[in-house]
Amino acid sequence: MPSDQEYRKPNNKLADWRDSCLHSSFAFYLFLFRCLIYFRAKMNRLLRIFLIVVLLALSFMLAVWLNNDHSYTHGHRYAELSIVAGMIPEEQKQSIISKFNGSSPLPPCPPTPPGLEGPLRIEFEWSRSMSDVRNSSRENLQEGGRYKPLDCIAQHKVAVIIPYRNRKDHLKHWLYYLHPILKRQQVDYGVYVINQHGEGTFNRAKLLNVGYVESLKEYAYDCFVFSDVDLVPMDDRNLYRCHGEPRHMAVAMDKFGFQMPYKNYFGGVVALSRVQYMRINGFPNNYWGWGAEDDDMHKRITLKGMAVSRPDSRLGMYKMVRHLRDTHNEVNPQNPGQLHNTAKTMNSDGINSLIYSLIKIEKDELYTMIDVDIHAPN
Ligand code: UD2
Ligand code: MN
Repeated sequence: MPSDQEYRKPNNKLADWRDSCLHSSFAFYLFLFRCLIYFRAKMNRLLRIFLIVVLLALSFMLAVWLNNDHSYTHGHRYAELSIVAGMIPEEQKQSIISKFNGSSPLPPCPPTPPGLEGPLRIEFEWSRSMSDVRNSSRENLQEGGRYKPLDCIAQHKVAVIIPYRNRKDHLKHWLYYLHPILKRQQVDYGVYVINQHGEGTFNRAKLLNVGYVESLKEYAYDCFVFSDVDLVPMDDRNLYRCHGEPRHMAVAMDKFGFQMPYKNYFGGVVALSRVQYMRINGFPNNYWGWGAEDDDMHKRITLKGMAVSRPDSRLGMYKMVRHLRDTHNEVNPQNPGQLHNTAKTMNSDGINSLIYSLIKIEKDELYTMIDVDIHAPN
């Protein structure tokens, strides 16, 4: 999709040209009027009548022009200013732009994207290089791994948030498969990789909270998909968008024999709308190391009276890149014990108590990398 800048360029020229025509006509009009006043005594009757007729004709033409085009020029400028200021919603913006471009407005994207492929063959080929990934994924992406459908207005603005440290190989496969899938799903999306700075104990849920806050600083996302870096969907009908209830998407992983490991499992990939996320006060910040933060997220949801929605297990199949447990993300035996207190702690531990130090934001063409110090205890 062309950027706002590209949309504005041709119309700016047209508007400027119309402005200068309008100004010159006014000047000419005033010049004739003055001639008539100053030299009326010296003019013969015929010339005076001729000038009055010309002036009347000019007045008529200007009136018509102002009626049609004054609103065009200034309406357009107003539209531009509002767009720059982000004051108007996307749908209205598109319709104003296309109106002034003389084209018909983009339609909303259909509820079911038309270009989906269904089951996908996913292979984590070791020989895949980052330049292969760039070549196959960069098409129509804007800086920072941002995308909007080209021919319709997306109904879902999705920030995809990945907790991350030292998993370059996994990120490469994820980007290779997910960009084309998300494009086919006609999502207005951005990819945010939240890198835990330093060697301290890893904290997946806290990184996800940081991703929520930082992505919202960039764009008015209304839906957040929180995904492990090593998980790739095996069917593009598993839509990366939000639903009426918080969504658990990774319901059938190869590592669990394509079934849920236990009934209330909420790990891997989940999607929450902004409203759903805020209702549970985001995720816990106090689960350091491996384990149980996903169960805490599930508890928060049910404690707030929400249910979890899930895709059919054939659509919710995922492949995980095989890996060993990372250093500084060892199983933390204290974590499951915290689950007894979720009801008590969730209102004070979460997005309302999140503290971190932003180190750097890097805009790659395929993703936005947010390097953050989350004040790990060691
Ligand atoms: C399971 C869940 C995961 C989470 C975790 C418990 C699956 C597929 N996923 O993951 O959602 O609940 O258990 O904490 O069952 N990471 C890094 N660098 C690190 C460590 C972790 O980038 O050094 C990120 C990365 O995105 C990874 C995620 O954290 O995918 C989860 O960590 P994991 O893959 O080591 O744990 P896993 O597969 O047991
Ligand atoms: Mn994993």
